[in-house]
Amino acid sequence: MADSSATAGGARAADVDVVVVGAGFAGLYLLHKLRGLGFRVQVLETADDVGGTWYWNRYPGARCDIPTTDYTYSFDPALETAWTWSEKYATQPEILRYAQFVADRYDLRRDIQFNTKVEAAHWDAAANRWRIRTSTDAKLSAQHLVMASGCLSVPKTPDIPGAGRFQGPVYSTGRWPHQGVDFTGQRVAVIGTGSSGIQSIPLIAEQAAQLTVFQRTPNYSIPAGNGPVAPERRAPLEANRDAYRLAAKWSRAGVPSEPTQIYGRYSPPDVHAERFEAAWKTGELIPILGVFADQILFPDSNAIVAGKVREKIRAVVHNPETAELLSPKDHHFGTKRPCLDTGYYQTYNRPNVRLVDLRRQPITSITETGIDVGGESMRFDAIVYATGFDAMTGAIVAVDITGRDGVTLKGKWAAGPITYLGLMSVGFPNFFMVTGPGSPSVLSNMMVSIEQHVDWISDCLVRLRSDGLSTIEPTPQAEAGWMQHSQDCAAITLFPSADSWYMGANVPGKPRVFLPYVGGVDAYRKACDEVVARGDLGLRRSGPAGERCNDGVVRQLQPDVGMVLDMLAAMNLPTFDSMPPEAARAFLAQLNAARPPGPAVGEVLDGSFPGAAGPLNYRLYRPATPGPHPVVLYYHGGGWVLGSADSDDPLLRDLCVRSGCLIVSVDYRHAPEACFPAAVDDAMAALRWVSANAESLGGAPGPVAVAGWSAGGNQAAVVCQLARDQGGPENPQIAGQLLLTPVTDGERSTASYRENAEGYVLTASLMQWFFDHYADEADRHDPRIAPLRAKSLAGLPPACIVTGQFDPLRDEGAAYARALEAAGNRVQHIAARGHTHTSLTMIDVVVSGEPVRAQMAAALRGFFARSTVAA
Ligand code: N01
Repeated sequence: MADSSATAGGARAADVDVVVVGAGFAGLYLLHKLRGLGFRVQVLETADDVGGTWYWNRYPGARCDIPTTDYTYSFDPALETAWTWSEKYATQPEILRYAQFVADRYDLRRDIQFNTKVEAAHWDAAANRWRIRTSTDAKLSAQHLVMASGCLSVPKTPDIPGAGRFQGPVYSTGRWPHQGVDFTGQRVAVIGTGSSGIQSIPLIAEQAAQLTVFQRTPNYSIPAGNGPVAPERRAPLEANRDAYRLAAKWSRAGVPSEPTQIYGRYSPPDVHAERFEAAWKTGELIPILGVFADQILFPDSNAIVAGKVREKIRAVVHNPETAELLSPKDHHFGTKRPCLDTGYYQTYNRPNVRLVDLRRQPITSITETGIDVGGESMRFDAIVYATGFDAMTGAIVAVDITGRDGVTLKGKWAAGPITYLGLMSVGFPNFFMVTGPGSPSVLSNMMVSIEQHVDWISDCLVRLRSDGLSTIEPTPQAEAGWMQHSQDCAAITLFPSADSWYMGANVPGKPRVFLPYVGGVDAYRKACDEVVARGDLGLRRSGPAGERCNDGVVRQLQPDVGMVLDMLAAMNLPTFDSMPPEAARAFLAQLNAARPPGPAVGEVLDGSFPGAAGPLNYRLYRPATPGPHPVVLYYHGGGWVLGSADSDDPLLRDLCVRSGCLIVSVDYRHAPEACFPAAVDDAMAALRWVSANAESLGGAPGPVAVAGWSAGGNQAAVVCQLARDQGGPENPQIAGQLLLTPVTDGERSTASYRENAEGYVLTASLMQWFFDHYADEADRHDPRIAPLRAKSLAGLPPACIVTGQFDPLRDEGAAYARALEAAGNRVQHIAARGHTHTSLTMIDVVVSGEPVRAQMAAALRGFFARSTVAA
């Protein structure tokens, strides 16, 4: 119960250090933590008691969907032992009792002003304080303002014609009456089948005389299997609480788990069935969202899980037509939050329950007596809206927050929320959000994310105080960088494809932006920690002690590239340049054997061709589409020392499928056994042989294109120059050159060499090792090694050059693109943001490379389209 003396106002300081908006789990912990650190804190809360979400959402069946072993505070071990949850998933009343227990235990209510809605907060630049206005007309000022107002706390306004006309009682799951509702003997309508609908429908059906469910979009739901906390769930926690909580903090979703490496698209049906059933039996969201490592990346893998959930629905629901209506087909599994239910699908087998498909029969109007849908008038005694929330941003912009220069947060966020780490926003000094947009929040165990934010904000305020500073605000560069990173994380997943509240798609007129951070709790925590470790990176801090700002962007790598690099670093592998070439080749082959194989193509053929000094191997990739296909001659990467005709196999399968070209990957002699110019001689021999045999290989007549990666890109560039210079019938025309992160110069002195010397797989010292094996120092300016240094670059085939931002070879690739263009050639330069030398070749691992490879494939097709026109 609320402490009425506290709600009456108590000893309220008008000027405090921190005002916190909201007394849910975030606000309560903030108050406890900041008070302990000596800050004067005032919490303002609309309700008459603590609990936030769990205060308002009292509808029948409301429970958490993260197991209570994890959905609990961990900041105080004594609190953990003082409270025991009764069930695997606690009910709303029990969770609310827990919030009240915490408030009492730490004597929090004395600093919470209840029944107080915050209406406005304006930054007073002269005083460096927030001026806060509330519904009680109280005026406060604070040095810092923290929104702890929850992600799902503002119910969506019903966007249904006639809403407001109904004369009977209307309920919203997000604002349920405290005394409960008795539906006995009533005809009840429930609109909405998200988590709130799915949890409440079975219980309402048990009471009501008739229940009609209005469904616009079916959702995926799995049985919660609720009951007492299972001993095996409790055991690891009880065995070592600290280790368990630490594992949660460094997990992907805030619950300790072992992510699988198994891909759905590359595993057989028996593995699919076994893994799915095991996850299904847990009755937990995290296992079912992680049946396969790739289920949120690729539609084919996701479809395996989605299909199996639909099978489960069909097995439960007796009426096949109803089962079909309840089976989601319009979104990938997990792209909307799946639900946990208790008897949801079974409810549709009851004689008193009817399902109305709003896609077929849209609501024409709510009327005084009921609901009209497509030619049918239905009478009801009560209507329940389970239509969701203005999620993540709704509660924040509901307050008139005005920052520096009169800019409102609502105005700044008109096209979608813009934040640094989901914690702060440029233009709003000393303003913080707990689990704000751009942080893992709703994609994680909220308790873990709340604690992390509260700890981070508290540490930040302590640092500010001890540094003699008074204001803090992110820089535009840091904020833009975080937003880019957050969107990059979403872009590699299937999430943006769904019309979900994660995308703001449930609220008419809300901008379509992916709101939470999907990079994971672990990756996010690491970024937040790094911001601090790098001297408050991207934060401008000022005050009596002066101004400090270490501007910068905390994450610039594509998220999947970063993950691969972290994984490699954790494996602590030996470097290629620490081995003799033979050992390095064997090691590369071993690494390659572990990679995903890439897509299936029509045909793969191995053969040999006459190299300059004897037969060499090739591997041919033929598209599955009807031929003949244009032919691309490809030179593999490996610094003239490593690799083989099939070493770039997944990349070439991918390029073959995307481009519809026949690709011939040719070998060439390697150094140090055969040094410069052996590789070039073989590359030219391959060009002549493939050009002469294009049609007999099943390819289209006409010039071939050349392509290559790294040293192979060098080979491709060099053969273009040599074919031009040598002329004659034996040196054929080339349709175009596709150079992926090529070597174009023998010098290693560019800025990109210095910036990316270490840490991105291809290191400066590895390049030196390659060069030292391949060519004498004196030869390294020869255009057959350094095509950038050719006397003339005129008259070369059209080029597409791809460079990676974090590649030592970036600058020389870009320089070659500029030089070719200056010499009058047609050039497309693709600067792959956030990529390294190798990342674009990591098929099905680095998904962010897909758009770049799509451009590469388009460039190949373009070469042939042009050469056909020219012919
Ligand atoms: O809201 P929702 P929710 N006409 O937005 C439908 C958390 N939560 O309150 O999908 C007709 O998911 C809408 O249809 P459509 C959890 O994170 C957790 O259920 O837009 N229908 C949808 O079916 C959850 O994801 C728990 O086509 C309309 C439903 O209403 C989040 O809160 C429990 C409509 C809204 O579903 C939100 O869940 C409850 C219209 N005009 C909630 N407008 C736990 O278990 C909307 N709908 C912890």
